[in-house]
Amino acid sequence: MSLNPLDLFDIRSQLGEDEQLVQDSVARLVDEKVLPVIGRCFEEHRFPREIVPELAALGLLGVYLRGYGCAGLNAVSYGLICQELERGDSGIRSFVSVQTSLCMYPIHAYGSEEQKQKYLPAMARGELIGCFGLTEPHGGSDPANMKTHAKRRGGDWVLNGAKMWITNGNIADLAIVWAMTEEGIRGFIVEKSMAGFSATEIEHKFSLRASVTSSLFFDNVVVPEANVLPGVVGLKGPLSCLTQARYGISWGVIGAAQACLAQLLDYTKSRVLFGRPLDNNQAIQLRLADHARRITTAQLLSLQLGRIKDSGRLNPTQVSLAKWNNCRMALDVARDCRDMLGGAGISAEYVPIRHMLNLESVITYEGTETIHQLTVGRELTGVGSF
Ligand code: TGC
Ligand code: FAD
Repeated sequence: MSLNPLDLFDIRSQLGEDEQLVQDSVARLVDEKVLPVIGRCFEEHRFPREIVPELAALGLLGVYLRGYGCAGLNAVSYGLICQELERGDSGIRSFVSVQTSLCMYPIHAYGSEEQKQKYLPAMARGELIGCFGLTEPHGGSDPANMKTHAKRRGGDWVLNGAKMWITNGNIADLAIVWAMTEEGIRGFIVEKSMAGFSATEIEHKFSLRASVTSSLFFDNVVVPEANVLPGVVGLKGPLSCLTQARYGISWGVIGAAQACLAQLLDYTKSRVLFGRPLDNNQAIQLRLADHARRITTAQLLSLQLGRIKDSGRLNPTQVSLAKWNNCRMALDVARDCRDMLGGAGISAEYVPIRHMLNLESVITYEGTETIHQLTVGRELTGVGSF
């Protein structure tokens, strides 16, 4: 029996029927709605906002949260969703990551009952879009050193500062903003309409062009106490959100790598050089085999990570290792697939260059590769060397 080249270790057989169903329905959405438009969106530097209702209709926004209009699916299902979406484009997976793990998750985990009722069902329906402001212009790797701050004034808070590189910033109805207070870092739900809050889109990006990235500015924004997340104080608030999103990314990037390998398997079969198909060359087969090996090991890593997460035993260092390994894998695969296409590899007609350029962001955001390596180093040695 021949093997599936994109699933050499038959991960599919390890999935429950419901997990397979989730994967298949998202795969269909990507095939029908994302792939036909995404190349053009990337060229036009446009997020295909028209897909948001489709994502919401499938229940993908807040998919693993319970109640408040969310489906309460398990972590492996969320991972498979990210994988299929990123097979389309990292920008689509980014949108779902940010909405689900960086905005809905903190409201669900740390919000008041009123906040949950007010925001979560509308966010699950895609009627309200969120963004997550942690990174600041002076340096994102060290968020403990944030300058954005909030001071109490009567029953309200006054927020000042700036955030940079914020996915969804200009299309968001609300921002989860992390700011320093006298009590430590707190989370604020800042609504688009609040006076003094503005967003500017970052243009001229060569990566994640089908995604909106913005700077956020807070100039004496008055935020009512009712918009402060009551359930968490300190850096563990935003970092716990990042753990959820990084987990999804570890799966997502597998989809990007699979898309590249799938295209290369076709291309090297049909391209004839020196009198034989390109894939008849040892040098090409070694490269294709190496990509399949790396995708397979990433799949096994993420599946086990998902099972650990579903059993409630997840350690953030495990997520760091998977995010690091799988982003590195996907970026290397995409770059090498770009090369095996020759000149055609620089054309938007083929997917590797788009995935490769996107993955330059994905390996940087949610903690750079170095930060994740140092996180694993800290776990091994007990010494933080950031
Ligand atoms: P450290 O002392 O390690 O931790 C402070 C507190 O946080 C807890 N903690 C975590 N909790 C949950 N999950 C994690 N991953 C956690 N890591 C740490 C920790 O236990 C501690 O709790 P407590 O109770 O003792 O206070 O903090 P540190 O200042 O030494 O920093 C460590 C470091 C460098 C790993 C951290 O700052 C870091 O991860 N830096 C990278 C920042 C980053 O990833 N930014 C991402 C911004 S968002 C983004 O990129 C979105 S892209 C979205 C998209 O489009 O998909
Ligand atoms: P810096 O922190 O300045 O790092 C610069 C370099 O120094 C990196 O190579 C880093 O690895 C290295 N470095 C840092 N510290 C050390 C050390 N101790 N030892 C050795 N090397 C080190 N942020 C949000 O808050 N919300 C978002 O929605 C969001 N979306 C993003 C979307 C895109 C497209 C991009 C590109 C970024 C996004 N980010 C977002 C920001 C992202 O999380 C940061 O870019 C990332 O955390 C790195 O921060 P920085 O860019 O300030 O780099």
